[in-house]
Amino acid sequence: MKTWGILLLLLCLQAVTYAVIGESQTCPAENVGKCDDSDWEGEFFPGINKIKYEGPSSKNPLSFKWYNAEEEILGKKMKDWFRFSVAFWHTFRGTGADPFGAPTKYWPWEDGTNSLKMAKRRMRANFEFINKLGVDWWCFHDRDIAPDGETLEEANANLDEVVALAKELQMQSNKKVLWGTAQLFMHPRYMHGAATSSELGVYAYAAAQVKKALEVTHYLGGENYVFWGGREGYQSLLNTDMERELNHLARFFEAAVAYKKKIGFNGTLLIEPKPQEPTKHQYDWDAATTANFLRKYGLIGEFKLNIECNHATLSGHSCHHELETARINGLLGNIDANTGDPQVGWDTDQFLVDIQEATMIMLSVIRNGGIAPGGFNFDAKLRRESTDVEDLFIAHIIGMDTMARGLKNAATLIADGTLAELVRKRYQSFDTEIGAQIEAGKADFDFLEKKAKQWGEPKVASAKQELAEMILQSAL
Ligand code: XUL
Ligand code: CO
Repeated sequence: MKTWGILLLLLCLQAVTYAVIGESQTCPAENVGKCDDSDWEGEFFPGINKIKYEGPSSKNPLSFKWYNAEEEILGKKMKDWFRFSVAFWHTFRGTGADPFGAPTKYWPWEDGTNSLKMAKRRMRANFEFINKLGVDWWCFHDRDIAPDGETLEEANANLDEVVALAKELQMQSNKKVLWGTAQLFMHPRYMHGAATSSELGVYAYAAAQVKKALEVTHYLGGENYVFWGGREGYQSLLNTDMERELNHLARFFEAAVAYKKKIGFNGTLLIEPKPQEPTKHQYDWDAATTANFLRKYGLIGEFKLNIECNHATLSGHSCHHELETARINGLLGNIDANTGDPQVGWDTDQFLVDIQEATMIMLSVIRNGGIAPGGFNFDAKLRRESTDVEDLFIAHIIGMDTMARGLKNAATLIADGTLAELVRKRYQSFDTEIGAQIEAGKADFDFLEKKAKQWGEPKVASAKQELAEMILQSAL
């Protein structure tokens, strides 16, 4: 009898626990009523005020210590150097799920569905978030912001409905889209790729999806449009016609350029390199590979690159290397500001908090004369274990503060001039009449052989790498 009683009690307790957990996954107890209301227009972040600049001595986690939007650095306001953007997919669709674990984040406004009603509520949350954070831009994939449909027509109708609300909210708050994109990797139809799929029907479906995504990006005043070829690559060369797939990809991009012009979209088309993940090999491996692809197919003037720092390290380069490669090819268009983990091999999409790395990034951006009409999009997500709503703010604040410190440090280095002088001196042997002849392509091998014989063994100076590192550190 006693054992039965205890068992019954345990069962009841389990039922109560289940009910509570079940509830929190859909509509949290404190929000009962609100979750059913399709027009939930109340505050999504009630305890959080507009984030202000309080200076480096502030201990308030919900304040900027370094990012001071109106402060001028090298003749330009900080906000104009960065043009920070919030990535809708991480901030509003990131659940904390990973291949080994269930979602960990149950934001109070979520009702556990992917309904249109929920999509609109999330869009309102997005605008309150960017308003409070003091960011003017946001980025999206078509399928992050609106539910997919049984047919393309249904998916497009869903997208239209959410985009109409986004437009209204943009006008109220004076915010803009930094870039839009089409999600061409999640649906099973894209398992062999989209523009590089072996199936013609998939190529056509992807084209239709990009056509619509270009239209809505244009409608929302987007300044750029991104192509990230999540599955444009291969798992095995044995079953792949790489040449044919690359030709298809180029045709797809040509058609996108033509459609962009047809609808009068003046934004920049950006390709975002990534070496692999989810495919074993992605065709847009890195900045140099992508630049070569664009040149080969005569598309160089039509596209720029969106450099993502975590993708850079996945391809075996530093973010600084990718930015410099893009910059010297005239292709630096946008930055997906994030970072990986040195001990973890994959795309962890963490907020970038390394001040030295931020300084190098900003050296490239300053040399590029800024990044507009691109910007810094936080393609970054909270760690799975960070589960408070305020963590969303804290993560973006430290991301913005880190970049602000990078900008200030890079400006200090440039004003100081010692590093530039070190580099200049390193190449000074070319600042001569014969150096100029070589650089102008006017020195043939016969001439150079004559000079080599005349001069004898050349003197070779120190590269001064440690001194360069010492100079960099003095600015941090
Ligand atoms: C994936 C990634 C994407 C693109 C947009 O690694 O970076 O979020 O930025 O599709
Ligand atoms: Co990205």
